[in-house]
Amino acid sequence: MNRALREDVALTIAEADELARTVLEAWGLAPDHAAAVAHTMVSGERDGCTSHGLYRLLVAANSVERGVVVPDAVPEVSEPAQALVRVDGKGGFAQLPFERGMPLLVEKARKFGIAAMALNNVVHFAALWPEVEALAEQGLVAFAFTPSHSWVAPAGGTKPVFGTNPIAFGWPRPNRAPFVFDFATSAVARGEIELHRRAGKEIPLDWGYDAEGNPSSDAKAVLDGAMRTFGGHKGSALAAMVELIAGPLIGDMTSAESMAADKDRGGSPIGGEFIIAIDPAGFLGAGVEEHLRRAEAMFDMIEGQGARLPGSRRLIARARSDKEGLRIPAKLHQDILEVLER
Ligand code: NDP
Ligand code: PYC
Repeated sequence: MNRALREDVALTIAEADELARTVLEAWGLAPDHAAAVAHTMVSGERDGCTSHGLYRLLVAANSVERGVVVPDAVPEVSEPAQALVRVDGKGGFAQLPFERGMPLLVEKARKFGIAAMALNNVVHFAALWPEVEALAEQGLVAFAFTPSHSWVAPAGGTKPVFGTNPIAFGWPRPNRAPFVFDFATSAVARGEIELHRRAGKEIPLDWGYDAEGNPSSDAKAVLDGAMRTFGGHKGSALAAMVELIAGPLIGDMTSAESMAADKDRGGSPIGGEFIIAIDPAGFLGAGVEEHLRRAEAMFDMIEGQGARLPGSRRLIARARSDKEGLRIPAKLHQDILEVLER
């Protein structure tokens, strides 16, 4: 057995879920919050998205310990307009508010062809793909956006303004898993830089700047300085769009405001999330199946030349984890058990 494997700890998916829920409940999360949060983290670990997998237990515990999150918040669902859903998360983690609002969002998207949901006053540490995937599995086209903390410099600058501001998209596919992508508008998610710092690894020079504005391969220097957007001015514009539509548009905070609200506690971002759901049948009526088949032709043209679809790596990782279980670094496992004891 090689050294890397000796340093891993094996867990079944059920054991990982039990561990996550135990840690979260020990930290005071209400059982329904703990179950929703654990589901997101274990899904991330299962799908090989380790920057938003079980490592996030440490991040969530930190947010509870520092008083950033309300662990037993009771989300409140309302309907500000016919095609709109609002869920006030009352300062809790975002996962339960999403679960509580989703049935009404789906119902409204089916009724009106398009509907949108704002999650307000939530704490966000997570990947967005589980949410758009869940909507696409219901036959809807879905978009999700959330700001974070102002860690990212605009193209042409070196001082943080934007969050890492992910954009996620889901598209339903007949008889197969939906087409899903989900990425930060920064060069990479902050969680990935944190994992490099934990592992003592250098990062590529084009991920960010140190506090003096110089490109740096030192993960800690970039965490203390500014991250870069992906794709230069294009990622920068998309990051600004996420700030606007998942901040002021839904009456919630920008990343800079969220950072200020954190008051140096180092918690996960507090703020909003914006989700749009579209029923393809709204435009297409009885033609929906024919047009979804035309979409399949595009996917075939991508894969037919050896390129891969976003989400395909994740689905392969999922199938492997379902069969073989999970392996997490021993150091992470030890840190999680320590958090449980604190
Ligand atoms: P990645 O760069 O790792 O991947 C982004 C997307 O691109 C995935 O859908 C991935 O599919 C796809 N992809 C990657 N490589 C290829 C390729 N060669 N060909 C085709 N598709 C590809 O993501 P990020 O580091 O930018 O973000 C990671 C996570 O961090 C996201 O889930 C995001 O939601 C989360 N995040 C959350 C934030 C928050 O505030 N809550 C803030 C920022 C990020 P696949 O998965 O199959 O590889
Ligand atoms: O990885 O950039 C990130 C992130 C921010 C909030 C949650 N994840």
